[in-house]
Amino acid sequence: MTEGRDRTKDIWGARTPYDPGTPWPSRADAHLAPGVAADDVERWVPSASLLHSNGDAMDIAVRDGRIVGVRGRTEDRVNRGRLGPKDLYGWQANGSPDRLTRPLVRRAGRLEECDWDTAMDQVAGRSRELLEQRGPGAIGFYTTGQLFLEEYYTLAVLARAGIGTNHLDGNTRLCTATAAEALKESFGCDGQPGSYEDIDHADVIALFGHNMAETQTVLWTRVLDRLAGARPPRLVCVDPRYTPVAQQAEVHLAPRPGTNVALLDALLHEIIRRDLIDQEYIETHTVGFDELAAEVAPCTPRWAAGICDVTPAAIERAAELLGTAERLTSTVLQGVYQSHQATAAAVQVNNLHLIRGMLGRPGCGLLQMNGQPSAQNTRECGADGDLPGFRNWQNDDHVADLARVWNVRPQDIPHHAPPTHAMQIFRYAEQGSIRMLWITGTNPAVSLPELSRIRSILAQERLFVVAQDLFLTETAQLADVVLPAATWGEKTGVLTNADRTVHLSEKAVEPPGEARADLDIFLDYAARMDFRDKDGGPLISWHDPESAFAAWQRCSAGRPCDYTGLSHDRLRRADSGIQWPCTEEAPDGTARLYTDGITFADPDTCESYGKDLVTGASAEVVEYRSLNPDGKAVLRAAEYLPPHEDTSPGYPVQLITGRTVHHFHTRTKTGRAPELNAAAPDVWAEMSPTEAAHQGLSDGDLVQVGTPRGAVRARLRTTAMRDGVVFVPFHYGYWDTPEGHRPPDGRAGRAANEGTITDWDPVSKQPLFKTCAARVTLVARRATPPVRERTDADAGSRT
Ligand SMILES: Nc1nc2c(c(=O)[nH]1)N[C@H]1C(S)=C(S)[C@@H](COP(=O)(O)OP(=O)(O)OC[C@H]3O[C@@H](n4cnc5c(=O)[nH]c(N)nc54)[C@H](O)[C@@H]3O)O[C@H]1N2
Ligand SMILES: Nc1nc2c(c(=O)[nH]1)N[C@H]1C(S)=C(S)[C@@H](COP(=O)(O)OP(=O)(O)OC[C@H]3O[C@@H](n4cnc5c(=O)[nH]c(N)nc54)[C@H](O)[C@@H]3O)O[C@H]1N2
Ligand SMILES: [Mo]
Repeated sequence: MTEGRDRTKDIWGARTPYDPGTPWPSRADAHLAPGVAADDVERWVPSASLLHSNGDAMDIAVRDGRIVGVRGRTEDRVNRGRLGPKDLYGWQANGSPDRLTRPLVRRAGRLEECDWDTAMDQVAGRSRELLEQRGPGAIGFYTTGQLFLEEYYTLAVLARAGIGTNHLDGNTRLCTATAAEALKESFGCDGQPGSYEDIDHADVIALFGHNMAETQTVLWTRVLDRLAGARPPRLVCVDPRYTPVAQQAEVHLAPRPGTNVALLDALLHEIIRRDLIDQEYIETHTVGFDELAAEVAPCTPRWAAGICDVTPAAIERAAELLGTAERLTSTVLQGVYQSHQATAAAVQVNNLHLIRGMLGRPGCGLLQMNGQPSAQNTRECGADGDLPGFRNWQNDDHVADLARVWNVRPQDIPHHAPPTHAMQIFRYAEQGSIRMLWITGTNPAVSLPELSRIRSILAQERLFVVAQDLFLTETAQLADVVLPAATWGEKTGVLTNADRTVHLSEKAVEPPGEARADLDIFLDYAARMDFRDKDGGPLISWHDPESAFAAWQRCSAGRPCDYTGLSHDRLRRADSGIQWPCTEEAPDGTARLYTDGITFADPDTCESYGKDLVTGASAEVVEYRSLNPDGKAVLRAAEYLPPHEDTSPGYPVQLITGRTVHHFHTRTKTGRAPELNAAAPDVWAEMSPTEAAHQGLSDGDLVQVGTPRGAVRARLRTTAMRDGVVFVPFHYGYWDTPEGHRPPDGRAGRAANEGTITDWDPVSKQPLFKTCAARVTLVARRATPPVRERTDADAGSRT
């Protein structure tokens, strides 16, 4: 038990060492509100974490109709009872007194409370008006990775077949669009090949741009427990910062941000040069090896060293570990996904696994990670820029099949062009072709790049903005209609984590006031809009989470993400989450994909025919058929290209933005949990001591981090990381001052995205939150030495 420990400092809890190939021991983590004992709890309601993609199974403690704590579920395959700091404390946000309890509509410029009918009539009324006057392309939907599967699926059906718009995407575009795209490029289809159990077997674990210690704390606990056991795995970490992951690594490569492709090409070069490849696997299961080998032939460690600013010897050591591993597990996340050659780089990690034959066996885990708790469901259900069930928008048979499932005509489902990606949706809103934008479960006024631009888009008179959230967020404050949503613990639904594990999260308490589940809001809208199928019946015939899930099962049948063997009831009865595909043939789910060769890359099955890794242009079916007639994995080579916005004398450092352990995104939940807020109450900036000195700055100074687009004001912390880089956590939204959201002198903001750039990877369209040029200038010298309590996540920092 971890009760009594302050888990905001003791981030990973006590070690339970284990040996390779043995099960990860359980450990029961729990936290109850002060004064509540386990005996006081009236009910424990099963759920899973909503504050990251790890899918940690937990029970919600209920007393007197309120959430009073949580505990991890020791039987669950994902976490075996463990919980991280955000989960132990974050549930308190549910009971926050400033939850939205009634809908709001804008009248004479001000948001005023109203009843549901008034709000929904406005939303439906404006939708009908726009449909008549401008057609379906005038309406866009921007959703999230934090709702439940049933909600995404309903949204996808109502947007794509009800409204008939192509403009539906999730904030998953900012998050895991590259994971999906990289899987499509290499394997023809989305779907995580590996399993978390691979950590139990691996002899080498490589983390590419993934600060797992802070962002998937429980998965990292699993790694730490392996490190504490016999025959521990050896770690390779690729991250410009000396993160807690780097601190445990045998080889830490700290490349110049934005140079992942050069580094990976050099690693592949070494592995091929030294003949550490699995020739038989390559021949049986892949196409494109000769092109890959030719591409990386000139990419020597010495060449990459010049670009990445790491030593050739370090690259050779990393190649040695990766090339001689018998069971290699790799994870990839935002350090790769949020950069200019995101897909190209992520694909090289796939290539590494393919040429070494490290796939489909215990310990050979390839994890193109997710970030948000249900990002996987956004993608599966087609609430992102994809069609439901990983169907291929370019394949007429797939569209026809979807039309059959929905009982509509194929031409009723837009598929003339790729589904619109989020960055383009905002562009259309800016240019005026999108006139209504319905935002659910995301806070773009803090999380999208270049916030002054986003604010001006959302504030336009001609754009009708609907925001559906728990709180009056920065985004909701700019909306025309605000819909109060119920959340985790207040509604029932399914969510699928990064290793395809499906959990049921049950309703534990009533939502506050008149707040409603997102599903009920979507169903209400569908009813008001009276969406019909081709025979005049209701397009959406389900009415609750269970029937919505059943509808999704029919849509998933026969597709790679097949849920036909699951149901709410089955999940309720299982003592652990279950990994899809789960079918009659695989009733207990599927630990790993591609155990028996590549299965979804066949031209008739695949979700995508691939894209050009430089331009992002989609290939046509004929090209794909000639490249990959037998549906093998495709080894796609990529040439390194320099970052788009390089440093210059005026902007001499690179700005990295990202996460830290105590907060989740824009802090709407974690900022309202007292322990988490106290652990990290305000924004800061990090630089190496050398770089700070070079800029004439020291620890504790108030600095301004400025880019050509905007600036953030923050306290400087000097810590171990590469020189030439500044890191700013992106969690902090606007200043809360009586004057509004700007600091008193109105010059700088608090959100990292004031300064980030409107630019994206051409293939996945994921924005570049990790590389732009910045300058860091002094605002005020620190008056007194900084006092900050250190947590485990700081341990070993070389300050
Ligand atoms: N505590 C916490 N946990 C979270 C979240 C949260 O907000 N807070 N959010 C969840 C979500 S949605 C996501 S997407 C995940 C994200 O999880 P991560 O990807 O682990 O988090 P980030 O901090 O965005 O980025 C990871 C690392 O990329 C490094 N990096 C920057 N530039 C480069 C580069 O050019 N190359 C390489 N190799 N690395 C680089 C950064 O230094 C950083 O340490 O976390 C999930 N978990
Ligand atoms: N600079 C920079 N920017 C980034 C990133 C970065 O690394 N650097 N990372 C990007 C990534 S990976 C991500 S995932 C995004 C995250 O960016 P956002 O999605 O904007 O972040 P959140 O704060 O999680 O916003 C989720 C919103 O949904 C609300 N919400 C929670 N549960 C529910 C629910 O059940 N129903 C409804 N209707 N609402 C709910 C919350 O109150 C909150 O306002 O940020 C991206 N932006
Ligand atoms: Mo994310």
